[in-house]
Amino acid sequence: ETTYDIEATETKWQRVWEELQPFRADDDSPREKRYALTMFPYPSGDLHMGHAEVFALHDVVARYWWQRGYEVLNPMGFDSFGLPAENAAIRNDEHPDTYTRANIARSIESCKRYAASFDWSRTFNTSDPGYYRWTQWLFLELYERGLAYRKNSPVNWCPQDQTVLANEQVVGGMCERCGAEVTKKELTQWYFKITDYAQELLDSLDELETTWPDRVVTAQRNWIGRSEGAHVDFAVEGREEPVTVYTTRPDTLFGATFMVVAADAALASELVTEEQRPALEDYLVEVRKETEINRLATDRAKTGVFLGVHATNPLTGTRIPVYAADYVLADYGTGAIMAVPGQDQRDWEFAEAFDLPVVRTVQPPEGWEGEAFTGDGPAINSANDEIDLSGMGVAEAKTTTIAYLERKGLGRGTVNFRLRDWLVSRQRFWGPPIPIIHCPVDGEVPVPADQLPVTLPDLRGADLKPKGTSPLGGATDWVQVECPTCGGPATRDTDTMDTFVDSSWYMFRYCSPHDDTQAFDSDKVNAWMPCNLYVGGVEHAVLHLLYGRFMTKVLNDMGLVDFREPWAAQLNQGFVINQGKKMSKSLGNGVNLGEQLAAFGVDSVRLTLVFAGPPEDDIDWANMSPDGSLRFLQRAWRLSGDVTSAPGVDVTTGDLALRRTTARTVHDAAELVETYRFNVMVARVMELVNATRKAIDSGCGPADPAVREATEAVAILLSLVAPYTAEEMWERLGHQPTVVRVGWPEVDEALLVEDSVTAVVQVRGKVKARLEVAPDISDADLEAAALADAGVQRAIDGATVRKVVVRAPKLVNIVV
Ligand code: ANZ
Repeated sequence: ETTYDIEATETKWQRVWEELQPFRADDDSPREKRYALTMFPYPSGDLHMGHAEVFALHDVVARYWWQRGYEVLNPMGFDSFGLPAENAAIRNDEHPDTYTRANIARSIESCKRYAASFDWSRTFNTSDPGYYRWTQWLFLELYERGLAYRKNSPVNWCPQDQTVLANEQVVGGMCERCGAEVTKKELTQWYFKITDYAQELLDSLDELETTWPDRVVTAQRNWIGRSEGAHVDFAVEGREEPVTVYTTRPDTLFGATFMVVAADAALASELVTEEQRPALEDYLVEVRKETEINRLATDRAKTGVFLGVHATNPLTGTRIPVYAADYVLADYGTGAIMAVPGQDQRDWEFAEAFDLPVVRTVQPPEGWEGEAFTGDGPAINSANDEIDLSGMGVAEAKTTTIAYLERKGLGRGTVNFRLRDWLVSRQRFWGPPIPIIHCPVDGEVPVPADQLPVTLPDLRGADLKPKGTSPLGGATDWVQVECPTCGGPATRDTDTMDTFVDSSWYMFRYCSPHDDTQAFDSDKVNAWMPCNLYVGGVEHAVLHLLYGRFMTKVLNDMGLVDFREPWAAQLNQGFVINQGKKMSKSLGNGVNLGEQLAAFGVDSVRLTLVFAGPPEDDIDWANMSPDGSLRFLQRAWRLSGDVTSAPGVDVTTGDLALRRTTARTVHDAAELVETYRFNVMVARVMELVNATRKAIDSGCGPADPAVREATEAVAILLSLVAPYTAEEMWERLGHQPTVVRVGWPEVDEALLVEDSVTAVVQVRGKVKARLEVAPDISDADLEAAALADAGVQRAIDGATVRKVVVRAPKLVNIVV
């Protein structure tokens, strides 16, 4: 025999697993618990190559934990509410409910065939009333705590999807979903007060830094965008209240020669003189057409309108003109700035365009020929009778100015965040209705808890296409209700919640998915969570991950969970691309998962994806050879037919060389999985297969117990990656099914003492490589080996190596 029948084997084992349910997580198990979570998909089609990759990688860890003796929670569900699913349904001219249900059924079948070790007994969809009832409950809990509120404000509007978007869903000025250019609209919308948690969301990133990918931590830090500065009050003629500006450079106050208010802020139309009002109105028409990205671009010609009023610079006493312009945003800081053209390039350009004075307050370096100077340097032109900053550096001048302003009651030091409150309402059909009733007498009235869920009206046959207001508004019977407070006529809120609300708490629900008395069982959640590993795409670096962190902190404050971060560790996979490019319909370079599975079998595809390289790297399918993977799997499988010793044979008498190889492989494989170097782990299994083949053909022979030991180890290690082959091997070796939870092979430590030790190589204080070296290696040889390592080279990335500290044979520390 050279191979097994792929299709028959897949069917056979699916049946066995269905019967044995080896991956059902037991809440009451005495084993130590592990929670392996991978991002649940939008059911906008069947599984594709991207899912195949992430599920294969994720499964290595989940299956490894089972083999190591943990009780593993590895659930899967579907993010079936929201824009992605709704848009796909509309494209297919189907009701979203029918459409998503069909896709979910198909996807579950595909996942099972793909042998992903999910516990299907815990699955749910976010569009199930049994789930969204609790999403609505959560909304009301936030409402009660003042964390959900409605306000009128300029918001992001997607003209294509005809709905508002959260700031996080606007990527580079475009709608995160459909790519349309986002505009601004003035609307009353629902918000979650995530800004209350801005500082903590930032601070706890410090703890996640070691276990989360750098790029995610950095993206979140930048998004939260903390800056320190001051609020400064400017007296404005004809106005009692001063106008407060936010500045990060209070040290430059002496150089503030004019003031700018966001053209679309209420303040602008409040300040403007009657004479200048028509000019402002004309200008506003232009401003409303612009995207935020354009407004903030530094290379854009500056435009604006004089408002006809003057303010007073509090330090110089100078009268300075007040302008409205679009480069100041209405919803950042106070929506008004003090303009310092000497130190700020955008202010410089505005001053040039409007012929306004420039006063430098920081001495530029000698020979400086640039315009605004934004660097550090001694303060100049910065003294009056009471305060003298001359010669101070920026930092000292800042604190001195703030102290002075505070003493004088003219301003105060402050912290500002870029993070805005999370806009959660959408003018779309397919989401949980916002559980609020609007009553002419009582105002906003929460739907009483015992009336949840507020289920969506069916609206089958109705036009669900986006049209700028929620389609729910058309369901008159549904909209008109009695006010829960006064019993009078009232109306339901017709907006629905964004998909990201659904997914901000789903990880809790898996711990008690069938509980219909509460959103989740706190004891169970505390027993399973925080998730030990979260595997998913980097596209969620800000959006979903920030919202889930926020919700966890809220739930902790409510006393419902005993931790404040939901995901202890995280791994991002790369993309599967083809011929160097992202797969897309227009390029015609898509790879169909079903066809790959039919041609090479599930195991080969999984093995190919895991073996391709480090998990974070993109995989170019054009460079892969699933047929090569298939040949390897057949080679491994053939070993199991050649073993002639019986199960349970005493392996201690086996061939020592092969036993050493097996022990070393099993030992290293554990560490390789734990550090996410799955591809290297596979390479090591390949070596073990080769060594075993050699032992059978030209070494100790097939009857030697070491051959059985090695082949059993291969089967167990392969069960993390190629479950069908592993089961076949295990059965042919004379064991009962199933191999998936037989336990990690025991390693006799004595067999490990030998020819090599692991040297750790650090770059910038972070471990970048582990090298197997001889225990007596010299410092010079170890340094050379470390510098030659590809991973180390990548980490150095062309930077100058300043120092190399070598402690042979264990450590190399590279300072760049
Ligand atoms: C005077 C000044 C002088 C400023 C200088 C900068 C440099 P970050 O760091 O992002 O918080 N600013 C304040 N509110 C603004 C708004 N609504 N729209 C556009 N710009 C705004 O940026 C804060 C700085 O951006 C503030 O400090 C303000 O300009 C500007 F040499 O004040 B600065």
